[in-house]
Amino acid sequence: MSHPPVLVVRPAPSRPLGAFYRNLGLTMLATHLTAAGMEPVLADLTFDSYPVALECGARAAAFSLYIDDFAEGARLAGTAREAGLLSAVGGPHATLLGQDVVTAADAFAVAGVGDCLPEAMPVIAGLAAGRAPAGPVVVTSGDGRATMDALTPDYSVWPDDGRYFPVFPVEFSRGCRQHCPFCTDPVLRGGVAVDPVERTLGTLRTLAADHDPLWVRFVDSSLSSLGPDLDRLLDAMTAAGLPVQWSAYAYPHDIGAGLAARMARAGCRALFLGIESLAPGVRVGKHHAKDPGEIARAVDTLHQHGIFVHGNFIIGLPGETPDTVRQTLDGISRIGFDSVGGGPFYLTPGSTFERRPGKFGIRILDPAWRVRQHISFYDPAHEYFATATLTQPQMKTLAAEFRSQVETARLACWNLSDYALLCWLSAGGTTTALTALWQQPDDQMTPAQQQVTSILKEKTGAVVPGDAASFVTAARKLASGSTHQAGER
Ligand code: B12
Ligand code: SF4
Repeated sequence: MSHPPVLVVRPAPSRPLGAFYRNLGLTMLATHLTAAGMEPVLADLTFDSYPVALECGARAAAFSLYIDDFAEGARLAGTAREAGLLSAVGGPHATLLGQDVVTAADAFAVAGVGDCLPEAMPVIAGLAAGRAPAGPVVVTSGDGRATMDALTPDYSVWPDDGRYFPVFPVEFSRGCRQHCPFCTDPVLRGGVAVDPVERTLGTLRTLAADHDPLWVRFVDSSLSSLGPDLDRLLDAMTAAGLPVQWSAYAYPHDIGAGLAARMARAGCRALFLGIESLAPGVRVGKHHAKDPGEIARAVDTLHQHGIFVHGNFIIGLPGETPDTVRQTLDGISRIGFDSVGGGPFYLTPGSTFERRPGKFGIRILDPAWRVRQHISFYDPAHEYFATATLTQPQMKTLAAEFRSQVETARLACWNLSDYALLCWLSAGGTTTALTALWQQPDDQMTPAQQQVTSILKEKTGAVVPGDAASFVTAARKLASGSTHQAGER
């Protein structure tokens, strides 16, 4: 067979909104499979039948997994093995586990650690030809330093049949210049690599040829931290006059009047700001810890340019107490966030906190937590660490109280992330209509409003509708109806 098929499997996501957008790791996996002479066959299990997919003639299956779907991916790889297929895994959780990935899940014949797609292709080609390695193979990516992919993303593995919101993930950089102590991004890739502006612009141009307007979610760890490289990209986007509207992660300390104006000119509609805490004494490792007023100024500046701002918080970082959560809430009440979200602190593999727990007063309660984290992710009773001030159950209780305070005092929409907003805007809705809908009590909503908002809100327990393929159409219908009622923005 000249182009051996390889199943590219996406498990049904843990949060239903994830079913309705394209993932860049899987896109790059498919792009490399095609370039290496194989034929990627998508099995997106929200929409497609796994038993049918396993019968497509492929002898290999490939997965790209995050912590929340790693356990399910491992289970699906076991089912593939029973059906005679050999599986490969890669993606953020495999990268963070490193060599431990084969201890955490034994159903994978090949595990890719890091940005190793070029190195993994010959090995996956072997699986696709039915050659089983003697034992699990771990493929790595050189020295782990950030490098951009040599291939430009080919999104064609995702069917263009209306399953997905027309919001495309695009990356301009890999790695992060900041080193926040709770975060694993600096561990996934050392240093920072930035794409040549012309290449990213080329990706946007190709997408814009088929989509007007073009909705883009930059997946960069911190787009705003790229300095002159970002200025060049934004100026080139503006000069090219592409119909791009986008959102991104940003670092509050980077936001000034000049950058906000440049971003807005280049089509920025929303930013996700990782704030984490507004209380002095909580170990956020971010510049604003010294001057919380900086956040208020950044949010005002972004609003002056019409940019929607989501502020994200972590409850329970070292130094957190009920009193520091109150200080954070007090700070939020003096800042005009459009949306606020967050959850309890989780210790993650490879972060500064994990590497030097003693220095930050962190106690490890389960020494094997790294290789079990994907299973315990869903077990609210599993405790694997504590800080000097809080246990994990206390963090969870405080996080629930934090949410309830934000909602009761109507400080902002709860967890209206830039992703949900972009999906809604891409469906023809307006920001004003969505924020109004977001704050509406469930019992005052029509069934259609309830269905669409429960998914956009990523509510725990919200399920993808039985007829998943019709969800985006349902959102479009609601979005265009609400636009007529609520005026524009
Ligand atoms: C954008 C983003 C999101 C977006 C979009 C997610 C999506 N599915 O498209 C949103 C906001 C929705 C999101 C949600 C979540 N995210 Co997120 N996200 C990111 C971010 C910033 C970039 C991801 C990305 O697209 N990178 C670009 C692509 C190309 O890189 P990649 O996926 O790593 O793939 C490369 C390699 O891994 C490798 N590769 C990938 N697949 C395969 C497969 C094979 C076989 C091989 C050999 C190699 C290989 O090659 C690729 C390079 O070409 C990362 C941090 C980061 N900078 O990486 C966090 C990150 C991945 N997210 C994280 C988390 C925890 C989540 C959530 C679980 C949060 C939650 N509690 O709900 C959810 C899970 C969603 C899901 N399962 O899809 C963690 C993952 C930690 C972990 N142990 O898995 C990260 C690392 C952030 C962090 N520091 O905590 N996320
Ligand atoms: S929290 Fe954000 S800014 Fe800080 S290191 Fe992680 S990705 Fe970078």
